[in-house]
Amino acid sequence: MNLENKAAALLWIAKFEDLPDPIQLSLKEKADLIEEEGYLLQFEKGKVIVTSKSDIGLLYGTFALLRKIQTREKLEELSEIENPKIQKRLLNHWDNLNRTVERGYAGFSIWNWHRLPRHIDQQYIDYARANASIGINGTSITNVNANALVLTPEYLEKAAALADAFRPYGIKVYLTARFNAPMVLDNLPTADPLDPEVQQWWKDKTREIYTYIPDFGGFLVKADSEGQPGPHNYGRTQADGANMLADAVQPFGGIVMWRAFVYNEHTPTDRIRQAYDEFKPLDGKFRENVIVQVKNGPLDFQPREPFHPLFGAMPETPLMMEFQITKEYLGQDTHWVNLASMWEEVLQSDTYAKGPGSTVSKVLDGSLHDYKLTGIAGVSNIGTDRNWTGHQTAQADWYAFGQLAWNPEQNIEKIAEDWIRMTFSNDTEVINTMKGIMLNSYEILVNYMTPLGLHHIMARSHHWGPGPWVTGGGRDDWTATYYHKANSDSIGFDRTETGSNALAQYAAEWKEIWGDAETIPLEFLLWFHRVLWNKKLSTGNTLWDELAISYQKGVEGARWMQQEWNKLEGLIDPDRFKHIASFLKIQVNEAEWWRDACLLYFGQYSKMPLPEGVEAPKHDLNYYLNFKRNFVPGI
Ligand code: BDP
Repeated sequence: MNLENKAAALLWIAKFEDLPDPIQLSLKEKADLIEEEGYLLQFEKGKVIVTSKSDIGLLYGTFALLRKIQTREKLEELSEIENPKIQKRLLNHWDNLNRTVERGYAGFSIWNWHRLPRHIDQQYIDYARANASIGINGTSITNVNANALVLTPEYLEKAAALADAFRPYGIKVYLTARFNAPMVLDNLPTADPLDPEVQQWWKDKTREIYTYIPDFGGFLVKADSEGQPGPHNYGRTQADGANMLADAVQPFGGIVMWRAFVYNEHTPTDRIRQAYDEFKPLDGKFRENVIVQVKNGPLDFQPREPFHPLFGAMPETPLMMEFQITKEYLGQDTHWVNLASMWEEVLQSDTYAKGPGSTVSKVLDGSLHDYKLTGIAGVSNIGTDRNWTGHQTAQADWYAFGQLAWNPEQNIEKIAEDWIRMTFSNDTEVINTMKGIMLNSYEILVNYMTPLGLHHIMARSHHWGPGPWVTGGGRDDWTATYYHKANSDSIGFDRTETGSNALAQYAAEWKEIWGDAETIPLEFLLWFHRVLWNKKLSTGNTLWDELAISYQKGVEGARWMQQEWNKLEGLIDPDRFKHIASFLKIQVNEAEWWRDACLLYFGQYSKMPLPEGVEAPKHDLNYYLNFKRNFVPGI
C-alpha cells in the first residue's frame, strides 16, 4: 500500500505513536490507560485497530485479535483495554540436563542441550510463540532439583541461545540456582550465605551470566527441601539465603524467586505447618527483588487442598503462586481434568487478611498488600510428544494457566469455551459437550481419588495410582498412613486445637468454618478432622457410606465423561477423537482401580458393608497391593 492510501487501511496493528493523527486523536483517552505490556482493541469508524505502547503489547494485542476471530466474536463490537494483572508470568520446567523431565508425562525435555547452541530447533520458536499467545513472559528452564552445571560457561552459552530465540516473543529466561554451587563448581569450603567469599562468588557468577544473557530474569531456588542444600545447612534463615542471591542480581534488574516448599530432614508433627512456621516470622526481611513462591496448598499439589495459609499472612513480602500444570497427582498423562477449576477454587478463596473479599487472587495481583513485585508460576506439562502435552486436552491447562496468569479473575467457563473453539470446533454441540465434560471433570476426579478431604494416598514415589497402604520407609510424611491415620474406629488428620493445630495458621473466619466437624464443608472434612466411621454426616449418611458413595460417584462421573465424548464421533477429526476416547477408557479403568483399592483398604478398618449402589470391587485387596507394584512409569 502506498502512503497516500495508508489512512484508508481497514486493519491497523501499530504502536499508538505510529497511528495516523485522526485515529490517535479519537483513541487518546483510552490509550492513556494502556500499560507497558497492555493493548487496546478497538473498532472505530469501520476500522479494526490493535494498538499499544510497546512491541510486546502489540504482539499480545494481535494474538487477542486472532483469538476473537477464531472464536467468532463480532469485530464490530471490539472495544477492550487489557493490561496484565500480574507482572511475572512464568512456566517452570522441571527439566534435567539429561533431558528427562521430573514429573513430566509428555515425553522428554524439549531443550536439546547437546545440539544447543549450534542448532536452534523450530520447536523453540513455536514454544515461545505459543507462550506469547497466552501472555507468558518468562520461563525457568531447569529443574528446581538443580544441577549446578547449568551455571558453567558451556551451559550458559546454550541457555543464552534459548534466550535469544525467546526474546522476540517477550519471554525472559530464568535459571534454577543450586545453593551449594560455589562448592560444587569452584571448591569453596562452604556455601554459607553470610560468608563474604560465597557472596562474592555469586556476584561474580551473576555478572558472568549477564554477559551471556543481558536480560536474564533471575534465579528460582528450591532450598532446604527434599535433599536440596540451603541456608539451614549453615544455621541461616531462608531470608539470608534469598537476600544473598538478590544482592547479586539486583544491579542487573534481576529477581529471586525463593520457594516456600521448605521442609526439614526431621518430620515435624504435621508437615503442612512447616512453610508457614518458617516464613511467617521472616515477613519483611527479604530484599525488594525477592518474591517467595508458594504452592497453591500447604502440602504438595494434591487433587484438593485448602489454599496455602501463607497467602494473606505476608503483607511485607511479595508472594507468588506456584501451580502444577503437569498432573503428577491427578492421573498424570491420561486423565482429563480441567485444572482451571482447581485453580479458580484457590484463587477465589478468601484469606480474610483484610476482611471479607481478601482473596488469594488479590494477594497475587498485589492489590491487597500493595506488593511492588507480583508473579505466578506453573510447572510445565510439555515435552517432546507431538501434541506437546500427552493428553490432547492437557493443552487446555497450559492455555488456562496463561489466561489466569494474565488475569486471575477471568471466568473459567469462557477460558474453556475459547480453548474448545480455537482448538476443536465452533460447532455448538462440540462446544457444549466438551465444556460440560471440562467443567465437571475436576469434581469427578477428586471423588474417585481423594474424596472428603483425603490426601497423599497415592502410590509411593512415582505417585501414580492408589496407595492408601503406603507406610514405613525413610520419612513418615512420605507415607499415606501418616496422612489418613485410619484405624478401627476413625479416619482423618486432626488439625484442630486437639491435634496439630495447623488450622491456627488461617484467619479466624476459617477457624470457625473449618474447626467444627459438624459444619465444615465435606470436601475438607478429613483434612482437618478425625471422624468416626459410623458418624452421621449432614447428608444423612455415615462417614463410611459417604466415602463409598463418593468413590462410586467419581467412577460414574468418569463413565459419563466417556459417554459424552462418544457423542462427538464424526464431529471431531478421527485422530483426535480416537486419541481422547482411548485415554478415557484408561481414565474409567483407573477410576475403578482407585475406588476398589481404597474402599477395600479402608473397609478393613471400618468393617462396614458397602452401601447400596456402590459396586463390589472386582478383585480382593491383595490383588491391588501387588498390582504393578514394581512398575515405575516415567521417572
Ligand atoms: C513434589 C514432587 C517432586 C518435586 C517437589 C517440588 O514429587 O518431584 O521435586 O514436589 O516441588 O510434588 O520441589
